[in-house]
Amino acid sequence: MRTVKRACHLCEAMCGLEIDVDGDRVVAVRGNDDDVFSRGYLCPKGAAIGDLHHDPDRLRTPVRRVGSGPDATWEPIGWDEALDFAADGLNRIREEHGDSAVGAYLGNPTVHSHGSLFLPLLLKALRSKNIFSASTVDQRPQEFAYQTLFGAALLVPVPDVDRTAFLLVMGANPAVSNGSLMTAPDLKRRIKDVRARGGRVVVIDPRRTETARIADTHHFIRPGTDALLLLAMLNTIAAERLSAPGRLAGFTDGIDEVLAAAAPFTPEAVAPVTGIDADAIRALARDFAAAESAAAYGRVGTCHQEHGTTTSWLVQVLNIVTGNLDRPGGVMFTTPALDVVAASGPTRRGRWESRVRGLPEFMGEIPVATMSDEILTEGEGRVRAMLVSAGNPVLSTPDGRRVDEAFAALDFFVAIDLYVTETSRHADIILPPVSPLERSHYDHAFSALAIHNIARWSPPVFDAPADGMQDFEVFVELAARVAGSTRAEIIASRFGPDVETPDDVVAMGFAFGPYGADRGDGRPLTFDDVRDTPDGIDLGPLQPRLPERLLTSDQRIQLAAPELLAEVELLVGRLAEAPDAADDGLLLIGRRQLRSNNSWMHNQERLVKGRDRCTLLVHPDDATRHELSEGDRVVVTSRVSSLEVPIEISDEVMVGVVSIPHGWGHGRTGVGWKTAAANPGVSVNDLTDATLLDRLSGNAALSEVPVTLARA
Ligand SMILES: Nc1nc2c(c(=O)[nH]1)N[C@H]1C(S)=C(S)[C@@H](COP(=O)(O)OP(=O)(O)OC[C@H]3O[C@@H](n4cnc5c(=O)[nH]c(N)nc54)[C@H](O)[C@@H]3O)O[C@H]1N2
Ligand SMILES: Nc1nc2c(c(=O)[nH]1)N[C@H]1C(S)=C(S)[C@@H](COP(=O)(O)OP(=O)(O)OC[C@H]3O[C@@H](n4cnc5c(=O)[nH]c(N)nc54)[C@H](O)[C@@H]3O)O[C@H]1N2
Ligand code: SF4
Ligand SMILES: [Mo]
Repeated sequence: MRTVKRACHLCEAMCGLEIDVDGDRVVAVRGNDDDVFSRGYLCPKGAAIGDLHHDPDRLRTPVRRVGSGPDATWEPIGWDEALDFAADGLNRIREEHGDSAVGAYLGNPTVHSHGSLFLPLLLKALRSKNIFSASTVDQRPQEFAYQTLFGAALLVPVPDVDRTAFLLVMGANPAVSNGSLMTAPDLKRRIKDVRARGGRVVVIDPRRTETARIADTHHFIRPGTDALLLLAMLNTIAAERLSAPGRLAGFTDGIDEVLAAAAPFTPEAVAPVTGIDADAIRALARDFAAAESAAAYGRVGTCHQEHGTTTSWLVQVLNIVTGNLDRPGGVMFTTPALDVVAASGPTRRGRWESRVRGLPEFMGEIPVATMSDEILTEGEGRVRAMLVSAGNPVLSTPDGRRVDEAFAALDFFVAIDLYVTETSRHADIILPPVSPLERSHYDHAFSALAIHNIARWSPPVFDAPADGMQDFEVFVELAARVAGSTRAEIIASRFGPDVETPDDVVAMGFAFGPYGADRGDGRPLTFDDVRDTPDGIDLGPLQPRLPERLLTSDQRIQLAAPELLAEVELLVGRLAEAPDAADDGLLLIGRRQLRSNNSWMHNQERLVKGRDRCTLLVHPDDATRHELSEGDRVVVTSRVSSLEVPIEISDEVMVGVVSIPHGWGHGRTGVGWKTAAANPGVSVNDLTDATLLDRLSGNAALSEVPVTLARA
């Protein structure tokens, strides 16, 4: 028996684990009490980390598809042959139809492996303008807002949750998700602590979530109207002269202009549209402004809407006009040991548009909501081959049935995944990297989003099998074959001659990073220090970083960006839109669950046992109106499709709103995860609409999808 200390790679919280190993088996997983960051916390997904490793359905060797449709079978082949086959197939399409005829989708787990530091090498070799990722079903509106305000998408203001006196949570459920763009283990406890030390927590959500239940106050909000609520708060702040940006005024322009733009949005005008009454809006604005420190935080629910970027921008406007940006207890920028923000520089966008719908490029990507258009729409420049790495877009992106159709129609498809999924079942070849427990781990991305500065590296729990390949090796070997180059040349072209592995990049990053000369005690922070401290190195609480950290050309914040002021003008039109009580329409929203991880942990028995969780939540009044009773099966219909699902009647959703969790829908033929297929559920993204987008960034508006119900 031995015990390995290791950070959990499954979500953004990066908890420190203790993993007991007997021979080649994981026998127990605990939270590591000595971890400087997570202090023993562990969630049910972390406890299943060993089950993933031992899952018999996980692919251990590359497989090539033989035959097609329901009769397809998978033939195991060796890595050399597999990589040649994949690269030859991609190059054949590139030679015949141009570089952009090969597209790529990069899924969420990509960013949970420092092997992805090598992914740009493969993308560079492919030279395609059709790159898609999970970012455009997730946080792109926030990135767009941060690029506009601070000069870089990755300059994320993180709520200083451990010191704040007022936490305003909009469209996020950290008690379940454990936080996003706010890396912190055990957020449930931290949120309770805000209250325990005399602070306040307010949640704005169309559902009374697990987070709402531990808050002081919860307001139901009509989906998609957060921008109006924020404008009404700014209206109150302007009317009552509560604006107090403090030192931020020294490097922020346009505060008065933005406050003036909020003039039409009185709490009385906004109340009927949002469903939050005017007095409550005014009180919220006053309390936020009066708090000793306050942090406004928006997440997925504020991004999955037509005004996602505007909302994300307004969240920060609120933080700025009240002086809460860049101060303890407000929202702050991190100082990570490996500074991915400084390394990537100012964000570029708008350099090209997607072919079919003219959607804008951002950081080299175009919105995934248009991926199936690019594959299915005939004509010059059509995407004919795809590379999908750690992604399951058939379940994760809007209008999933059409995405499914698109992947079936490809001439060639390479999947890099651990399973035969709803998406990878269409692949010509699947390249499975070794299990995550067979590689080292460093949270290059989430350390830069953490509520406390720490550095922690984890060793592999098991040696990688001799015939296995790590994810970074797959990227580099494919890149070399696509470009007709060697592995060493490819790596050297980006990282110089001394780098061979992701750990080497991290070591180099530490040396050039903010602690490279001094970690606070006069000694430099080295990779060896971090490697030899498995409980993590505490680099201190977040520090004020402005204006030096800004990547705007003049190192100032331009609050009154013309693009966003134009959106505010458009929002005036929505003030006339109070919903009619007699209106039969319902809006569909999502629901993350503690024991799910997007589309892919439903194959772990301990996480799916028990009752069917893939249900439609309906408010009792709406159930009565539709003559529905508990447990009935209903047909839910949106503009794009319909599906059948059991209902749960509950007043935890607001009247007029229904909710289905995402990531289910494993009932499609030919998937390799047998436990998941036995409890399939339905995919909410069969209902979501790929034409509903955040106006500025093109992010999918997966919330506020109009639907109707009928008894099955
Ligand atoms: N309706 C609706 N849709 C949503 C959302 C929502 O809230 N509502 N949320 C969106 C969000 S925020 C996100 S991030 C996306 C996520 O959606 P995706 O980008 O599709 O990511 P996942 O579903 O997390 O995982 C995709 C795949 O990664 C594979 N995988 C797991 N670990 C590894 C690994 O180490 N290596 C490799 N190569 N593969 C691995 C899994 O087998 C799985 O097939 O979903 C989005 N879709
Ligand atoms: N257990 C678990 N943890 C996860 C994941 C998982 O699948 N399972 N996924 C991970 C990923 S990829 C991400 S990105 C994060 C996401 O982390 P969060 O954003 O915290 O997660 P969600 O539960 O999607 O929270 C979105 C909330 O927005 C609400 N909402 C919907 N529409 C609106 C609206 O118009 N306005 C407002 N104000 N609220 C709205 C929803 O009811 C929901 O409560 O979670 C991560 N953590
Ligand atoms: S909260 Fe996230 S990082 Fe922590 S144990 Fe659970 S899945 Fe792992
Ligand atoms: Mo996400």
